[in-house]
Amino acid sequence: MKNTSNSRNDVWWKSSVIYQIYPRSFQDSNGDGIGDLPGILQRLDYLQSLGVDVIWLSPVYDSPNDDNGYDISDYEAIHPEFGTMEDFDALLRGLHQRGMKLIMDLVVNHSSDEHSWFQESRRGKTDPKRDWYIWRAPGPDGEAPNNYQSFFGGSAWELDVVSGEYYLHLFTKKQPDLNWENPDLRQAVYRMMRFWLDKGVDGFRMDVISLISKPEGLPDVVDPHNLDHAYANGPRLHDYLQEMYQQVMSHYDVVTIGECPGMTTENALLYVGAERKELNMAFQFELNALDRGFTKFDVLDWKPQQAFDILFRWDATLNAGGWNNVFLGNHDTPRILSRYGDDGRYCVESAKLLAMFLLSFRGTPTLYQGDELGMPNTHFEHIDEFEDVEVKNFHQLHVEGGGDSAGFVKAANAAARDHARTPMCWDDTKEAGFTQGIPWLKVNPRYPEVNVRAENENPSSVLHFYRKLIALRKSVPALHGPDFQRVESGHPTVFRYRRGKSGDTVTVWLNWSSEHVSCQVNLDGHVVVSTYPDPPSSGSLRPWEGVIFQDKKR
Ligand code: TEU
Ligand code: CA
Repeated sequence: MKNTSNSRNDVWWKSSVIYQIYPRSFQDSNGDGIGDLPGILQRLDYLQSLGVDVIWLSPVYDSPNDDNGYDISDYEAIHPEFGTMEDFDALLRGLHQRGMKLIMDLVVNHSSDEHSWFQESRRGKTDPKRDWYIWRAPGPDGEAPNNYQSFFGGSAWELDVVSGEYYLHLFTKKQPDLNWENPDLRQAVYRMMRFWLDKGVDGFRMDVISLISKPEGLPDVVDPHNLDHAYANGPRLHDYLQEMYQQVMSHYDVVTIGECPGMTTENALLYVGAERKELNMAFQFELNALDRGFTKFDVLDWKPQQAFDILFRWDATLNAGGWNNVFLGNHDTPRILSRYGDDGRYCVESAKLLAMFLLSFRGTPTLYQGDELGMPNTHFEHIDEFEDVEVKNFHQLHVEGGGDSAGFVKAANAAARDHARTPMCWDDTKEAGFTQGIPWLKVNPRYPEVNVRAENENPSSVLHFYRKLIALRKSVPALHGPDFQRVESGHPTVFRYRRGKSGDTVTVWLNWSSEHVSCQVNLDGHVVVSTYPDPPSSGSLRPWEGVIFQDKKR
């Protein structure tokens, strides 16, 4: 990896920009309406034109697709919908030839119930693989072993009638949790990881890795409002992560990013402290939780100041021996433009401001496909228009509990994961150039303007802005290096920080609102990049005005 000599970061992944591809929605190559590996291969020039360094591929393994591939039935096979192992090898080669890296999604908190491991495990209490999953006897009245709820609604236990025991599934009942206590299971996982690493993949994003060690004795959950905290950070978690590092990761020059719901600023350095030798980076969900209530379909108001405080606190925490990862959205969230920006009047300005934050804050940015175009949320009219198992399950529970479907659909329109999963918009032809057939999820209605071809032709588009900032982040060491300082902005919607070392710094101003605000902007320096075409003024910032100044050298 081109780890430029002027970089003061010691490892390549600190100065990289990561781009997440959700393969099902990126590019269909054969007209079946489902994105696939040959489709991604056709778009390598596009990826290269963005300037990103690392592609994170959401799961492409064999799967019955109960949770769109996060339920894996064969960890070493490619799902036929996505192509073949030859297609995968060609993609890996193509990315490497262009100087980009590839990281895979590692989903080992659970497998599919259709994985041969589970098929064997459920054969009976004496099967050698019985202990690879988490089986428990029913309570005295046949009830579930404890009160655990699934993240996708309902009990986290499913009764297996043949053996009369329950198995644990923190996600859907087709996603039984693996038992990490079992050393043979752990070795099987490590062997599978080596299979991919030996092919040359450059690391893993580890799905809900904070959940792999279960609480001792599986006591009832006390606070059902906070399942993340109830299930995460189990007693042997860090033993497992250290073992995994020693036995697998330490033998390769690769990167690991843990997806860590339930991780807090108190325990984050246990995951990513450099001397701990566990993970390189982690995704934290505190910002993601800010606008969510009891369930993720209760959407709450939030204030920019609260978001800044969370971001600064995480930055400060990780600076003490770790490294941050900066993201706003992924395939599990609504579109960042609709959630954190303004997808109406200021859609372009606010999409640019979010880009400026992602690419100027300290840490490795992880961008999600389509956000570089400023794609907004879609509107789903009816429950049948959604595809995601999470929305469908919660809808069913809501209706069974006497709630009305229309009310739920309204809430789901603010929170659903399907927003991020609508097809990538390539051009203004039918189905946005994503497929020649019928897309598995409807295309975003704004595709006639928000698409790659149109934005390529418009020099002031969101897409060009992303390219410019990605290039800038590479060429200006202050922007990717380790130096960062929070600076008071004097206004609650204005985020301000300084990057770089004394004498050679840039200052970032971000007005995170649709209002004109008065604010003493220090114009003493030159404007490197701005979300507006014309220069800023000293006493105020315009709606979603973001400016990076090269500070005057002193
Ligand atoms: O997501 C895990 C997940 O649901 C949490 O990160 C959640 O967003 C967080 O706890 C907020 O409270 C991963 C995958 O990204 C997702 O697509 C899968 O459905 C899930 O795991 C199960 O594999
Ligand atoms: Ca296809």
